[in-house]
Amino acid sequence: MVFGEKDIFPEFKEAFGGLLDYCKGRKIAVAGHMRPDGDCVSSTIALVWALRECGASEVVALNRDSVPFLYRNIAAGTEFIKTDSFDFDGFETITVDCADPKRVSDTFSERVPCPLASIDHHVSNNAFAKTNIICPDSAATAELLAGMFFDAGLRPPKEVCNALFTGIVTDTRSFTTNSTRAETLAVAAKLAAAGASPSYVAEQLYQRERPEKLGLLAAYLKSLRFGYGGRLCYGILRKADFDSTGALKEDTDGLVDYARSINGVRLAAVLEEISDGVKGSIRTKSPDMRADLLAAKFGGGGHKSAAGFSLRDGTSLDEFTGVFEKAAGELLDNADI
Ligand SMILES: [Mn+2]
Repeated sequence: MVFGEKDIFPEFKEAFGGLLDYCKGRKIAVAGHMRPDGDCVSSTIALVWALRECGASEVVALNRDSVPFLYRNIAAGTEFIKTDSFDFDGFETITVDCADPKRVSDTFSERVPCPLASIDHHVSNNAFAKTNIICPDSAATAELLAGMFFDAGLRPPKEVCNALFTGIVTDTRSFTTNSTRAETLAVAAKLAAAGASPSYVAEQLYQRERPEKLGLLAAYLKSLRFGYGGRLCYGILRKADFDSTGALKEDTDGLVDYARSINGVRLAAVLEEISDGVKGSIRTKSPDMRADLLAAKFGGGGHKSAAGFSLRDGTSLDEFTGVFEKAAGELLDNADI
């Protein structure tokens, strides 16, 4: 084991312990980001469990959107309430996996000006809460939470271990991203020892696709465009693609990996038409080529190799592709790789 008997996250032990103590006897809302991914869903579930375990009087799980289909079995047992319809009166809020309070929901910042805590692993997190437990070295918020649970002597049950394992697997694309480190694998091993089942998680994530999602994948693959000698590859999704396939918004998750999988591609993206603009996901093969800086040009952010944005200024997808190609080209030309 990498850790032996040592703490996994000694730097956060005091802050996390203090947070658990503070929550005793209080009403706490745990809120993740809109359009939740596996890490967000699992981190919410796990923190809700820990707060209940530690004596919070009431704990609720919030998300603006529904739990995506692939994570429903993992999330069974945790009821999620829609963030926008929740009455925050009497509750303190902890956000998980959110780099920015705007990622919770459009109105969250007005309704909860300063959350109790933010637990996150995004390098772009701007420490917007009273207590900020931010670990950019963690491959997933679930890795950070699992490590802090073990350090605090908590013993999550099998269902929570499976959820945390899911969060790590999804954010690391099955332990293959450049964010995956020895500590990530060691935390995953501890979760497996505590009851997580890698094969159960794999079946949930990789053997339960809906045909509608594969239809959207087909549309995305057909739309792929290349630039800069094959170093840029991106595909576009129009509203019509969702209508004709019956796919859901959540079905865009993972599509960008197909563009990145192509030999020679250094920068990959999916650009999606939304009602008032364009949503984008960006991936790079090397963290030296900063996906988060490219996303920031369009009001977004994220990780060095995986970032996203939602441009809601009425820009049309067709106008935007040229702007995006130019900005992507500048990044490719400036990168020494
Ligand atoms: Mn995450």
